[in-house]
Amino acid sequence: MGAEELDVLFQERIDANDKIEPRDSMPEEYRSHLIRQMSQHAHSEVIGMQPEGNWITRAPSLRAKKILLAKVQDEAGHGLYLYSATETLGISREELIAKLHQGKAKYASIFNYPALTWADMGAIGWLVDGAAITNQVSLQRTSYGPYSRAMVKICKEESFHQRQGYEIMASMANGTPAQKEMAQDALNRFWWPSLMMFGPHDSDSPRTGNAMKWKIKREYNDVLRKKFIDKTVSQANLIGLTIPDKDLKWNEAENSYDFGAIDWDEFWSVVKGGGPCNVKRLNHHKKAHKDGAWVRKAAAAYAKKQATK
Ligand code: FAQ
Repeated sequence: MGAEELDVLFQERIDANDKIEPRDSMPEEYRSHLIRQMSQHAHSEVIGMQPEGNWITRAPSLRAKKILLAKVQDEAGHGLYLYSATETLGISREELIAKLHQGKAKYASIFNYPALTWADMGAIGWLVDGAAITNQVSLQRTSYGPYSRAMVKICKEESFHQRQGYEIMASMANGTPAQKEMAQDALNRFWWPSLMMFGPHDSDSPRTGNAMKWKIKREYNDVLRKKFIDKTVSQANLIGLTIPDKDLKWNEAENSYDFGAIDWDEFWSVVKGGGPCNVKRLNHHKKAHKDGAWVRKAAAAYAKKQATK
């Protein structure tokens, strides 16, 4: 069968909502599109541990410390499922990590902002995990089987993460005036970068065309962003915090909020490496990877020994 006929058959399977599995025939572009998106997703989960990891030893109570520790550990697990799912496409984790270290693979822009106060742990859980879930719920229906199944498990854990963050924000917003101010400040700093997590406007999103055609993405960037805003505004109102957007206004006709302009210059600058913490995050990842080499070596030697028993 020729390549063109194979592409037609492939598209028919996609249109019929069939899941594509690792051994199935797939166009090379579909495979590379998935490797790019899934590996960047995996890198985001792992790099995303850094801003919160920074606060584990400074959590204000043993309860808060246990919860944060479990949450950060979950993110490592998400990275693991996603790297494993990406490896089913015929690329090794070593290659994926090398691309990250060489600056050829991205990770979510949001993790290039610093976590300055304990309230930032609330803002990250509430807003960053909240945005991540909004996106990932739709990715549960993605066309690639291993990615879709990873998303089902990840979403369950992310919803716990979102609630732990909201709980921190709610208790600080109802605390002393200084605590409330700290919560508001965290919301002010994380609001816009959280909206940027959904990617550029659809009109400026080169990957969306193929992603929607192949049902890798199931919703447009702008649709998901709006969904997130609509559900988050009422959560802010409920705990007495103010969304830092003077143009935010309920639109009765659209049953949705209108919101202000996103600073896309800031977004692209952060994506291209110019954010406040890009260098720090990548250097830390490189160091941790190098320091952990002996663990990988020992685990591989142990697995080899077990296999020969
Ligand atoms: N940051 O054409 P599009 C989490 C890049 S998980 C950096 O719209 P696409 C859990 C994009 O890659 C968060 N780069 O691209 C957690 C592309 O460049 P490329 C991660 C971005 O793929 C919580 C270019 O711009 N989630 O947070 C960003 O169709 C708390 C043009 O963009 C996922 O990765 C960005 N925000 O749509 C962990 C979900 N946006 O690759 C710890 C899966 C765009 O051509 C603590 N990914 N770019 O060089 C997706 O859904 C999509 O890839 C989008 C981007 C929506 C992110």
